[in-house]
Amino acid sequence: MNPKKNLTISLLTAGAFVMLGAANIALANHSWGNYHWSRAANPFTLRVVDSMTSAWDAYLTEAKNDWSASSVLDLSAETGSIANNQRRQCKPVAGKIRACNYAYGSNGWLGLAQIWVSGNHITQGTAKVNDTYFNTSTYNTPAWRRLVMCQEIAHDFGLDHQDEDFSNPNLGSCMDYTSDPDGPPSNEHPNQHDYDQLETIYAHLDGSAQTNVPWWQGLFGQRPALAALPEATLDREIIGEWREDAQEWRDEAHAWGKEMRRDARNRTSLYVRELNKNEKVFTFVIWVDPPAEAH
Ligand SMILES: [Ca+2]
Ligand SMILES: [Ca+2]
Ligand SMILES: [Zn+2]
Ligand SMILES: [Zn+2]
Repeated sequence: MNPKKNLTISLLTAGAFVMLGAANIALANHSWGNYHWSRAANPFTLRVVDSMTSAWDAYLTEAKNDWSASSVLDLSAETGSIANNQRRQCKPVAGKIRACNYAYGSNGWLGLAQIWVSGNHITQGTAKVNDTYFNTSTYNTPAWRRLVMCQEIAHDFGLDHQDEDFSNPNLGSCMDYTSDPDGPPSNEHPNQHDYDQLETIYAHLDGSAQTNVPWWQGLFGQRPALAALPEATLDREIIGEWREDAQEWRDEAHAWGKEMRRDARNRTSLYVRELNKNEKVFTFVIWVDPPAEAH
């Protein structure tokens, strides 16, 4: 365990009541920070770049259709590259969600979603599912694929988990951690609370464009010059490249930034990395459960 981790744990212990209070509020309100896509009217259409291979296409379509039932948004898919290196990196696309599958390694995470925000507005997002686990008999089931696909894509338009305990009764929502995704009740699809929460998040309208693309994206392409970011490890994570060994996985988690919350097994489920005063990257992680063996 590294010193940073020890420090984090000490701080958490010292501030346990504060942290628990914050976590409860975040989960009770399920929207966690009012981050949303800027748009002039509802329903608005979010483009999902499909960098998923055929094993996932049906699940991406299902998740897209499930969430498009929302009164405030519609998802529409467009074809993205499924080249191995493209899926591995899963670079965000400005103004869009990108969904990728790849055997990302025995790193412990089953699904991972990242959103880039500018102020309160989401500017781009990625949803990744880890085939290293989905290729195993435990997770290679329609129920697990539905739950994780449904959940990761939803983080990209601002929804948080409803619950982060794997062993309590299912809430009937894909935003609920579980060890039994098909229940009953099933956690393979959104529930009414999710749709209600989306209506709350998207109740106000923004003045102009659907996506508030920051000035730097026009100049540099996808995101700020990585050289401006504080640590070399950050570049590797945001680009999504790492060597498949344990040190690299620790670097990856380090690059996700500060811990915001832990799941019921005491593993960090939400991280934030501040890029500058106004720009942040949030990383939502659903870990395999029970935890994978340490590497
Ligand atoms: Ca809709
Ligand atoms: Ca649960
Ligand atoms: Zn807004
Ligand atoms: Zn999640």
